Amino acid sequence: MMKASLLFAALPSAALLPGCGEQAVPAPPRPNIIFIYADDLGIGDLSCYGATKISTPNIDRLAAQGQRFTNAYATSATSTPSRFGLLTGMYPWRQKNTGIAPGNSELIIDTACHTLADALHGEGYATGAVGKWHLGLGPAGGTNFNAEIRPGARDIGFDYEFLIPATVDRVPCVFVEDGHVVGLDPADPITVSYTQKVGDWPTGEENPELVTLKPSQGHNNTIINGIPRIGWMTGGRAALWVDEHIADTITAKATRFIASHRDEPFFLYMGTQDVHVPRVPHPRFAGKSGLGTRGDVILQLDWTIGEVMRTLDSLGIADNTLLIFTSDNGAVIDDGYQDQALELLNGHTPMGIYRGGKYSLYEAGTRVPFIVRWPARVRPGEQPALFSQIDVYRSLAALTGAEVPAGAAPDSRDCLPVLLGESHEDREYVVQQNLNNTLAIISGRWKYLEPSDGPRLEYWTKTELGNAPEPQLYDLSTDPCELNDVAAEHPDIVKSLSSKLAEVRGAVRSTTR
Ligand code: NG6
Ligand code: CA
Repeated sequence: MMKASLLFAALPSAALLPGCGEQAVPAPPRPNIIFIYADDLGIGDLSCYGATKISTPNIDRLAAQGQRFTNAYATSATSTPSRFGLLTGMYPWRQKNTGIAPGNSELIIDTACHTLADALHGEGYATGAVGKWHLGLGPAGGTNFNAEIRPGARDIGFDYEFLIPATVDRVPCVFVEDGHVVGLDPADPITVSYTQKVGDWPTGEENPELVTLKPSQGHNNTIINGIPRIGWMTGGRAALWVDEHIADTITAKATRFIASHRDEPFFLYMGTQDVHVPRVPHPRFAGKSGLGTRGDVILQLDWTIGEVMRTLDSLGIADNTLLIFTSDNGAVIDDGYQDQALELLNGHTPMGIYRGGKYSLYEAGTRVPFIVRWPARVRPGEQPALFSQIDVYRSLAALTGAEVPAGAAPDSRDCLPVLLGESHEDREYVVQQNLNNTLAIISGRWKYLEPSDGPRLEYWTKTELGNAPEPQLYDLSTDPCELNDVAAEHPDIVKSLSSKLAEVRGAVRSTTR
């Protein structure tokens, strides 16, 4: 058995020395960079990750041509914090307002913060954000959708934005392009509230007979396109999106961005609405998976990735484009609508073998698919190294030669050799976060979950959150399903990992924002 004192001995000390790979990296080439965040896609949802009840040929091809990570983690088990961590290189739990953002939230990334987009922009990259955003828009006090919406993505390093402001189950159900609601009629201004009904549009609560997709939990405010959402809105009728067309719309915007920057290095940050609820496939995918709409939107997601790949091929730039595909958090089955996701699973296992799911500190909350393809440089293979999305920032900064100013990306490390599959060295540790900000730390084979008086189950989905009054310890090498808590047997390891977590917590001053 490994002695606690040896746990970190061979590795650089936390937060002091960046780097978790040994091989020297030659002078930085300048690939195009595409980062695609799927929403709520589970570690077991893709055929290249072992799914047998669904086939994802485009993503499988991506994986076959690149590095397929098997131990990669989102920082958090929900969307807003994971996206915050990815773009800022700072653990989201260091800042107060990084919980699941409502659709009228202010921009939660301080415009003074140096983001991943800033880093690449500073190196001459054309930068674009397309699709799900969920980091808020506008000033403190919330978003005014009827004027130019600032600050937004263009104030934190992006040249271009085409955004779903929050999630597809939250109002307002409109796109924002470069600060303006697309298709808004000024004579029909938008009002949004997350505290009370506004206007007289029907709600799921008052008019359930008008609903075409019934909620199973919550989701009973304003009805848009027959789907009751979270939050109330009125106005902006001409600007409302059509759910069936969202994938086509954002894919077209993404491929247009790629094509228009074909001759310069570009960075595209794309968030798909798939496979988040409400799961509304275009008719060409509806019924095609045999697993209900959750399966159908996985096919739709696979199509999106295929379109991006096809665009790169047709422009002749696939070879020198680094494409990263991953998910913001793990899978959830029933996330609030009666879409029969559970009944129609047909043996499909979105969480793979893992415990928990979206919201949870257990593995299925943050262990996600993660694929890196860059034909000019990355050799195909499997990447078993322990890896966190928090390191994407500094790894890409290192790749492009971008300087990271003092104080920026405080939790991110340069793990470029791992990202590129040139080293299989584990990160010294990976920190996970659940819905109520309880943390876990993985180091080597061990995973420690800090004690928490938070709820045992997520209120709606009944997902085990991983909260318990006593510390938990699992040996992931023999017990990846976290069934056997061995904390009592290994007090030394519990102590070592809990002090490591305390050290990580204290290494950077948390903000009061
Ligand atoms: C929850 C919603 C869920 C989803 C989630 C955010 C209910 C009952 N549940 O509160 O449907 O919207 O928030 O998901 O309303 S995330 O992937 O964007 O973080
Ligand atoms: Ca999500």
